[in-house]
Amino acid sequence: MIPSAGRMVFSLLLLTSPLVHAAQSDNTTLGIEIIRAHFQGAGLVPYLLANFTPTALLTATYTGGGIVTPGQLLPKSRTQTAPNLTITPVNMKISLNEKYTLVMVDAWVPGHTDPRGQICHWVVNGVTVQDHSVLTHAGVEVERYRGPTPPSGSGPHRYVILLYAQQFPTVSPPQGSNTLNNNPGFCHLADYVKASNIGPLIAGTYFTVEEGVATFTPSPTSPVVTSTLLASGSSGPSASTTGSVAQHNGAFSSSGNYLTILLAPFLWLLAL
Ligand SMILES: *[C@@H]1O[C@H](CO)[C@@H](O)[C@H](O)[C@H]1NC(C)=O
Ligand SMILES: CC(=O)N[C@H]1CO[C@H](CO)[C@@H](O)[C@@H]1O
Repeated sequence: MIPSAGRMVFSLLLLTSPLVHAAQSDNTTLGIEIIRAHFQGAGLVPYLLANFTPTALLTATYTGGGIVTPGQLLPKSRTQTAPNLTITPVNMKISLNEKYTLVMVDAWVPGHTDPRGQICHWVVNGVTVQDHSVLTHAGVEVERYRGPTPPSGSGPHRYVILLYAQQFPTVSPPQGSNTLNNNPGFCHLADYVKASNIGPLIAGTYFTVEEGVATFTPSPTSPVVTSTLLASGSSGPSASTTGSVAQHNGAFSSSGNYLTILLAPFLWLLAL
C-alpha cells in the first residue's frame, strides 16, 4: 500500500506535466522495450522476424486518434488512410538523414501461417526523416498504402509497420519486380528483405484490426507485464498500478496517458 502522504506526492507528480513531458522525451528506451516485448508476446518473433532489436521508437498516428499503442485494436474505418509516422532514435545523437524502407504487412492472426507469406499493405523505398517525421512522399512507392480489410470472422489480424535503414540509395529489386508479388497482394517479408538487400531493421510497431466475431479461437498471445520491463526493486510499482497496466495494455488511445501510467513507477521512486 502507498501511504497517503506518499500517494499525494505521487499524484502531484503525475499532474506535474513538465516533469512528465521531460520524462517522456527521455524515455525512448522504455517505449522501445515495450514494443519489443509486444512483438515477442504476440508471436511476431519468430513468425515474422527471426529477431527484433529496434534501435528507435516508431509511432503511428491515424486520423481521429492518438499514437497507436503496440497491438492496439483499431476500428477498420480509422485505418483506411495512411498513418503519420514518427521515429525517435534511442540515442539522440544518431542522425536520421539516411534513406529508409517502410513496410506494412498483415502478419495474420497469431498461430496462422500462409505459404504465400504475408499480405503487403504498404512498401516505400527511399523514405526520409525530417524532425522525427517519416516522410513517404519523397520515396518510391512500391506498394501504395491499402488499409486493412480482414475477412469477417477471420480473427484479429496483426498489421506490422517496419522501418528498415536502406544500406544503398536505391533498392534492388526495384519497383515492378515480382519479388513482392509472386501472388497478387502477397509478399514474403523475409524474402523481400533478403532479395532487396535492405536493412538493418531499426524500428517497428503493430496494431490489430478484427471484423466480425472470430469463428475459431485464435492462439493465445502472452500479455506484456510492463512492470517486468521496468527497473526492479522492492519499491517497485504497486500491485494495482501493475494490474491496470497489464489489463489495459494496448487499449490506451492517448500516448500521454499511456506513458504517464508506464512511467508511474519511476515517478513513485522519485516521491520516496
Ligand atoms: C499528419 O500530418 C499532417 C502534416 O503535419 C497533418 O496535417 C495531419 O493532421 C496529420 N494527421 C494525423 C492523423 O495526425
Ligand atoms: C533513454 C532514457 O533516458 N531512459 C530513462 C528512462 O527513465 C528511467 C527512469 O527515470 C531512466 O533510468 C532511463 O535512463
